[in-house]
Amino acid sequence: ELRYPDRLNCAAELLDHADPARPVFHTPDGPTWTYGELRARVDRIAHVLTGTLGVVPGNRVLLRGPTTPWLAACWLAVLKAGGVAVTVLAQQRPYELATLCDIARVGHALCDIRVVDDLAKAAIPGLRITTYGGDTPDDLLRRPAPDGPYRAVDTASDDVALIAFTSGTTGRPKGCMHFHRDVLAIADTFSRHVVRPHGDDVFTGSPPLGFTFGLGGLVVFPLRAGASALLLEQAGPRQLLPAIAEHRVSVLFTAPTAYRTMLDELDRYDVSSLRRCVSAGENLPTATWRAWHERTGLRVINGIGATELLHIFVSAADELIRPGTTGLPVPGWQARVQDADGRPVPDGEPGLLAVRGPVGCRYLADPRQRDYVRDGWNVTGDTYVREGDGYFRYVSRADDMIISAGYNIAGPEVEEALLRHPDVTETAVVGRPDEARGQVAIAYTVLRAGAPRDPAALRAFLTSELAPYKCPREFVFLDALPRTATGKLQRFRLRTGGDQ
Ligand code: 3SK
Repeated sequence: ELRYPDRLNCAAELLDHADPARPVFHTPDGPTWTYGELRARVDRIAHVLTGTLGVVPGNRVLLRGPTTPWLAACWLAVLKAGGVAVTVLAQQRPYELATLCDIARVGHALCDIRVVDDLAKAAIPGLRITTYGGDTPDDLLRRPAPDGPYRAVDTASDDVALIAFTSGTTGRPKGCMHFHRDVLAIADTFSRHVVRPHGDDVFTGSPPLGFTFGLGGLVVFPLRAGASALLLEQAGPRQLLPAIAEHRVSVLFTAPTAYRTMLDELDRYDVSSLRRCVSAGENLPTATWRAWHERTGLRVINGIGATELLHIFVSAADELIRPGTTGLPVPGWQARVQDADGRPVPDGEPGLLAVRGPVGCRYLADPRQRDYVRDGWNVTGDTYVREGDGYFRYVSRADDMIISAGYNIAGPEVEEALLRHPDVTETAVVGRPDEARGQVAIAYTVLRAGAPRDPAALRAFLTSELAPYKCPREFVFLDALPRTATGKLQRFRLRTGGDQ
């Protein structure tokens, strides 16, 4: 069982044990940062936060920017100063940002100057925005601050350290609160037992730091192991391969679609430095696992994680990896498959995956907590089968989430945005299977009488409301949506393309 002291500041814990001369962050163009430099920069930001900006322990601070060492330093500084880091994606648009800030009651924001416009446009009442990476005197990094170490705030191990958002199926995102000890627990369970990092590993990957898959894989796990990470602002499959070759990356975190896409270009790059490849965010097709294994000799680590539980809880290491399955409960976690009433179902039969372990789901002021946590088990919303020998095999998502190229898109959230268009009267956004992306989002839409059926106009409208990855691939116009006699939308008929 994992045990942490009652008083614990996870940022200090991650920063204070490494050799200051060792590398911590690399970027494609800039100089490598050492642990000593990172610590000094984190301390400086923490001084500014608590000095000029007036942040006090418990204040919630929004963090927004592309994946850079400065964003990681801001995250660590907020935690070291006892604040609560509220992480969002750089692509999120004003309407989304306003919703997230409203849910998390955010008072301060640290934002990369290059993406500040959307945050400013969101016009969030009472939000104090400080930019970093610019050259004005009020830039976070140019503000006067005392030199020297910053003494970490003496937080309790179960003080909230971060709020991460998950887009639920009912449209309104949910903020998930995680404690200081949770941040260490994901490193001391999944990373320690499955990734098994060394101090000289170089991590990289595609998930952004606003997604806990990326925050763990690119910041928490390398720091906990005294290793380093290559942080990439552009981290699509085509950027990953040259980066791996050039920086001799040894641990890769990305989504199944990226593994599939990288296979096409693999011959052009030397990826012999890789020793661990982690895949999560959606189910890893067996064919992709086998092709990657054949070409690289590496056994991809498949995993299932959730923002609610911070990181991965079912997976397998090295010789325990079994293609076609997600794996076994990560040491420290328990998992089972149960029916809708919470009764375990026999091995070999599909049911809902339920897990419990060192991290639990704690939605911020959201009644959906009752659906996710039942009888002490976290019910993830995925349908799984437990095989006779204890391996867990993915069947499907049990809810309406569309998982496209590793992104989670909540159909109802896109529907809500589309319904803000004056010509749209009804809409249902569902996922259609797609070979390259796993699923793509299709918007079935009913327009006001006489309104033009113009997909380009709807797409343009949506991209001003939502991050572009949430925009449906296709718009299908219908006279009415299929409904049951009691008026309930029949999503399954849309998913299978019926009734068009
Ligand atoms: O949401 C996910 O799929 C996920 C996967 C791995 C780690 C963390 C998360 C949130």
